[in-house]
Amino acid sequence: MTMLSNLAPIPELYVSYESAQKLKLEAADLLSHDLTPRQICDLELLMNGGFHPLKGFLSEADYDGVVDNMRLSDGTLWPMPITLDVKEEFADRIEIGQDIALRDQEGVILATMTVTDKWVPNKAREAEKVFGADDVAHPAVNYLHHTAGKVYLGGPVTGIQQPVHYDFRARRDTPNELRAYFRKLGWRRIVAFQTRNPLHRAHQELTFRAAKEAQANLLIHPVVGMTKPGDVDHFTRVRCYEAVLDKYPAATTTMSLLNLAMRMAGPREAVWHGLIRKNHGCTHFIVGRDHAGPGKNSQGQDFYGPYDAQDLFKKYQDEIGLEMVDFKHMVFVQERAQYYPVSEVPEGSTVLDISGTELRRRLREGLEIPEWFSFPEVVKELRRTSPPRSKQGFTVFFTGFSGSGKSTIANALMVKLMEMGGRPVTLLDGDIVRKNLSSELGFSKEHRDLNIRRIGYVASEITKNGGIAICAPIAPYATTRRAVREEIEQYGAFCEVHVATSIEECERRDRKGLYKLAREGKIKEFTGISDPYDVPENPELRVETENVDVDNCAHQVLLMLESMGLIAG
Ligand code: PPS
Repeated sequence: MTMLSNLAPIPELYVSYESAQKLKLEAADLLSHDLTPRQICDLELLMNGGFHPLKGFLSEADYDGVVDNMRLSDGTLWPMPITLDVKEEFADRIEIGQDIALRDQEGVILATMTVTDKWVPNKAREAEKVFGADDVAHPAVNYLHHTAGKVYLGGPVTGIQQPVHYDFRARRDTPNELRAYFRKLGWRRIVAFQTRNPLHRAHQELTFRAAKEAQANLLIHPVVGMTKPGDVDHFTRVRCYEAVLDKYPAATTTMSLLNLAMRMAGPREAVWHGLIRKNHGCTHFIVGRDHAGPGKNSQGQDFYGPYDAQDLFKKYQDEIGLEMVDFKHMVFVQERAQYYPVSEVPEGSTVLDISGTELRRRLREGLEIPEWFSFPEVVKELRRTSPPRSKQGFTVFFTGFSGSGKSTIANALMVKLMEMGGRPVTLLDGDIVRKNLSSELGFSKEHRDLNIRRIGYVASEITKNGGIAICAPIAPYATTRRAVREEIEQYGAFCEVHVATSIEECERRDRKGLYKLAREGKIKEFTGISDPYDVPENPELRVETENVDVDNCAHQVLLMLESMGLIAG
């Protein structure tokens, strides 16, 4: 009976087709919120039952319960705050009880929401409780402080239509579609494997072993919504997964794509992943070492212990309604030409393994990736999207005071890179940008941030498409520089160069006569005189310009780019 109910339909938040058409017309008059990419992912899983039993974005009481002890106000287990964060100005226009329309980024109305709650959350507390530390090295904490709006809205959602996906449509399933599929195939025990990485032979071995151990069928359930910044893009990964799928014995295994926005919250995330898989009709779930780990904190230590996720999952396993299957670290035993769990390796044999870091290095440098490690089809796909670094796009981001020499060095660097050839080079100098892209902006904090973000956006597009972007603004604020770095590092390398000419020297040179005007108070908010400059703490390179000629400064940058593998030696 329990097994059968696992595959019975799960409640969704959608209204019928006819009601949806009507509601859509009515909703056109409502105040609209344009959903962020993360909110679109959350909304999709709310509407299709992936986040069952949630009926909308969390109310304040539910949020407090979830943050404090992983429970909704009625006591139900739920470890992750699913909140609708909005800007203060938008929140100010909303009365409690009001209906709002939720639109995707093209303006299509996906749902309406009745706002029952509106509050300003204590984000530091949320970070501490949910993610374990108020440390912006954690991607979700960084998101919370630097991307999420100040106010949260809560309330039930009425689903009108699913977000549209143009890619891999046949591979995307709602919980009810998966349940129906399992029912049709007569699958009763299903072990789910969560992943945000390409699969190699060891993964194939461990997942199939897990399925055999649980006497279950296997669901490869990769996340294609939002994963950790810097991960392999989902298009590439799905092509890789499709190749690996063929390696499992016929009719034992299937794959479905999950449009989840991960938070990298380790133990809490594991419990959340379990609940989501339960909703998708699974009975077992593979939890690995450092499941959904966010990497190192700002002290260089792991945020969570390696087995914290497994421990927390085990504690709540009965309530989740899903059995945990241990993830075995598999290694290749050379003499037997076969994979073994690391704990079962025959004594005296030679063990081969390639870490994730080593694999990325080999891809970056175009080195060999052996067949015992991965399937040739997978390696081919990865090489297609990750050409060696010396062929990828990148950004050089100069920062420093006005008159420090940024533009001059940037110009010299551009010419040297063009002399080498191979990639298009674009110079986004502070003055050029202010003339062409940011002509309406002044020098308030808000305007400077906007200016730098525009530069970051253009540079990220150039980097993504294999070019070299050289930026040379003052960029006085560390937080904004960090945001730009993150945006660009999704697509290629980011080399921050601090042109460390002192303010005294810049003022002495005063090439544009601006320092004099700033001292006289004729230019307000002048960087270094009447406006702050955050000195970069860990730039890739710091160049001194006093008593060093421009050629030499540009050469130092070239050497740095060479040591980063970005230009051939
Ligand atoms: S920022 O802060 O990064 O947006 O600045 P940026 O776009 O690089 O523009 C800096 C150039 O604008 C001139 N300028 C000022 N700089 C700093 N503060 C104030 N208030 C200001 N007003 C005008 C200045 O010439 C800078 O040029 P560079 O090339 O840096 O000398």
